[in-house]
Amino acid sequence: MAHYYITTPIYYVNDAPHVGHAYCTVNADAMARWHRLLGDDTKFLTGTDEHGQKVADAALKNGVSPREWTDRTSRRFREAWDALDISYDDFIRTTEPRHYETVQKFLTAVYENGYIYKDVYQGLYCVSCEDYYTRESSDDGRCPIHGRVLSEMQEENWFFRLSAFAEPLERYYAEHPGFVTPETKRNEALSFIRGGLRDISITRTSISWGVPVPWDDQHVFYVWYDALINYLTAIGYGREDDRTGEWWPTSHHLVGKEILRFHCVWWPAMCMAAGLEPVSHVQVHGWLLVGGQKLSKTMAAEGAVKLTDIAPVTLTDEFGVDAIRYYLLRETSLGNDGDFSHEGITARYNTDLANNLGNLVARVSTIVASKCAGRGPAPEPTSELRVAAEAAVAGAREAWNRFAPQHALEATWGLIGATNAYLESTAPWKMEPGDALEAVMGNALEAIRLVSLLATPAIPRVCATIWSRIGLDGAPGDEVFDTAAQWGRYRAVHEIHKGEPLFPRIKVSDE
Ligand code: ME8
Repeated sequence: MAHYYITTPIYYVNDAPHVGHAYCTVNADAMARWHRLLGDDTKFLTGTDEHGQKVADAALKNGVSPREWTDRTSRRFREAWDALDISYDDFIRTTEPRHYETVQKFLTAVYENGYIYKDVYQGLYCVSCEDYYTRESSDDGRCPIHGRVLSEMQEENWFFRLSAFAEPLERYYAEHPGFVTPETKRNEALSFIRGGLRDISITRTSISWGVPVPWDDQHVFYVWYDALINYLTAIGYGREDDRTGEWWPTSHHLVGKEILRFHCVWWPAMCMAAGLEPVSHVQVHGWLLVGGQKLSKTMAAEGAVKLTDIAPVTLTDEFGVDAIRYYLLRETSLGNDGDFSHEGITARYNTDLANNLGNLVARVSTIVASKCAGRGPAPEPTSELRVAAEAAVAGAREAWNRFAPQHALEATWGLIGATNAYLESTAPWKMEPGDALEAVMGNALEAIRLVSLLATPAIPRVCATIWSRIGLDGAPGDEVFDTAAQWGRYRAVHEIHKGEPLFPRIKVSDE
């Protein structure tokens, strides 16, 4: 059985989750669900990044210990993921003992291999990024991402010899053309490498909120340096339950573009330094923007948006979980930036979900109820709808396989459109009960079954509802794709349940 290991970044717990975090997590969730549907042995990891200055500062500001603060905020991420039907297999917190053990094992290997040494660090630092800047890479002493004045730092630190890896990294990129996708992001990573790699300071003495350095008890590791290793913690690296051989290196990290350098330059170099093959694939995604700017906690703090308005739980309460998941997966192609707005969600909801999908299911079940005694007939072995269905199955399969949920959904909605057009042209509402009508309705029901199967990684909840409305047992997510995706598996005698509208239209003020 094929293995599929997919991860999200682990999110900082300095504040509550917002829809930007949901964007990444929902995309990873859809991919995990797709691979489960293929029958792959799948592991989906997410979690929270709990060390570092930013989190320690947030705890202090809120008058609680870092431990209490991280417990509280990490829980909010899990609540958001529950509201969004996120099917993670493991949720990692970097404050867990298993993570300390793996980090220490991994970094001891790097140390023993001679890639860590002591020196004095002097330079600029942005607490929001938890990242260093030089005068040249800063925006005149300010952070180019957050706009805040950078702090001057001077400390005796342990350093990682990143400079030793320019050539091995170039070779790795050349030998693994699919390592970073999309191509534009691969080129960006390569230009970082070609621009010259400086050694990086990887420990701190100024704070104690971090993983202790095993060979020097005055130091804790720098937050990014421990965070990246979480991907190995979850598969037991260096511990008794080590399953690295099974899940590594064929794995997929989904990350936002602002953390490309950490994942596509530092992380593979760290793995090489520890004597481990780097991860096989990093998929980089773009940002959700509001008014052209990255939606962020900083933006919320400045009052440009209200954090509660962009909280995943608020959005699922307002629009429903399927609508939010659908919008996040459908609106923007992975890798590009996209605008986020309530108007955008409403438009997608009314058009794609209410008008196209919801109406199709309602229409078909109404006719079956009135003209087929509530029992779904079987599809025909050949029909024009079969041709459309097979094209949609092939298109969606190919798109899901290349990590392109937007295109998988486009292909699926193509089948919804074809089925609606088929009903328009055959007009079963004008037909008398009999074989011809039964054939049309059987074909339409089979198309609906296939739509539920193709869309289930994206919108599992409503697909399960549709599945049972057309009289099928279980849920589409329990199927094995290759068998279930064949035309003609819908059999007669299924009892159709009409039910409430799946997506009642949202009234828009000028309608
Ligand atoms: O960077 N649009 O955590 P973080 C799209 N702890 N995605 C967004 C987004 C937006 N507007 N805002 C956030 C960290 N994200 C580190 C990661 S991994 C070893 C350590 C998503 O809380 C996006 O996936 O700042 C981004 O990479 C991630 O949240 C950063 O979350």
